[in-house]
Amino acid sequence: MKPVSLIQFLIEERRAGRINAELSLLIEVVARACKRIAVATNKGALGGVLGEAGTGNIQGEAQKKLDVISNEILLEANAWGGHLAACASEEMEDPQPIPDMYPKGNHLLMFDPLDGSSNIDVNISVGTIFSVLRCPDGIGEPKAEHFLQPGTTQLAAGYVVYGPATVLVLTFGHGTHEFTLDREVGSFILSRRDIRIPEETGEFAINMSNQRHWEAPMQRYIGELLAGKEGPRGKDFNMRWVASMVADVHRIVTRGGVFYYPLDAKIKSQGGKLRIMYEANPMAFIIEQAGGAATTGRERILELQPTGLHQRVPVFLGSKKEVEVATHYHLEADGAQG
Ligand code: FBP
Repeated sequence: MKPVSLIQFLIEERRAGRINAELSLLIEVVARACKRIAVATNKGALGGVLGEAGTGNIQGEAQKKLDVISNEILLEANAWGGHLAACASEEMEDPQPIPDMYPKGNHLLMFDPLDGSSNIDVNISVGTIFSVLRCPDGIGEPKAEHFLQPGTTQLAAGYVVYGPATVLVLTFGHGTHEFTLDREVGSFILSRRDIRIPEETGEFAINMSNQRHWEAPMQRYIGELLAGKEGPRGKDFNMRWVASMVADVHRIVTRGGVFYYPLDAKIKSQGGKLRIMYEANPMAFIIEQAGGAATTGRERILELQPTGLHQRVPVFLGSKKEVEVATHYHLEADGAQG
């Protein structure tokens, strides 16, 4: 079969009337920026990109050099593209306006420039996660409140994994598709179209070291997975945890499975670990478009009304039937379900 490049795929989506020219060009700009981030991550110690940047972000986290470098690459690439009204990032407290010297567009872009920062220095896969919304009409200088739209209003979402291969996974709400970077040609090439995630799975991902802090329904649910075929679930489950959400989610997009970052006593006051606008919402859109499910353990993530640019939420996502079991246990414990 003749290889289909990302550009060709975007033109096909435009011809089919599924996306407009501006959104297609915005995705091209984001993909090109991620190719530059891939080059930087691949250099590792030789590129002087490992280690701490010596600065902190809005979340109070120490920034890695690559966090800052990736953020700057995405900001610079999207500033002059002409497709954005503003963008927002995990690494910045407030939205970044488009400089007046550049034309503005109708879209809002949010991103986690380098997800899995704790893995950068140990050469484990990291990634970029992004989400695109429409800028409300008549808003020239978007503020944080203009980004606070439910995940169901996303026009596009994607992630790039910087691993052995550099892989882009993308959705516009018409299925989820995978592109692999052909380093020789320098182009993303379609490697899987209309991905379907199996509804059943025997593989789960969670940070087990937080177990003692979990709510009772999560203790029960994971306890039953660990009990295996001798237990109430009657089958064995295997565990994986990369501690890079993009890598854990990409495994699920590739062969199924479930990923949990539930609420626990340690993070209860902040509402969760992962951020709704540039981690939970884009991943939920991608997973649902591939036939999976994504909840907070209680509610569908995409229907949540965000309350802050850096708001955190619990995340349950992956193979549909398994996410439904974990969610049912929480709602049952709340007395919301029999
Ligand atoms: P950032 O690296 O972008 O801050 O993302 C948070 C994250 O690293 C996720 O990628 C990952 O799933 C999780 O935190 C790992 O958490 P923990 O350190 O508890 O294992």
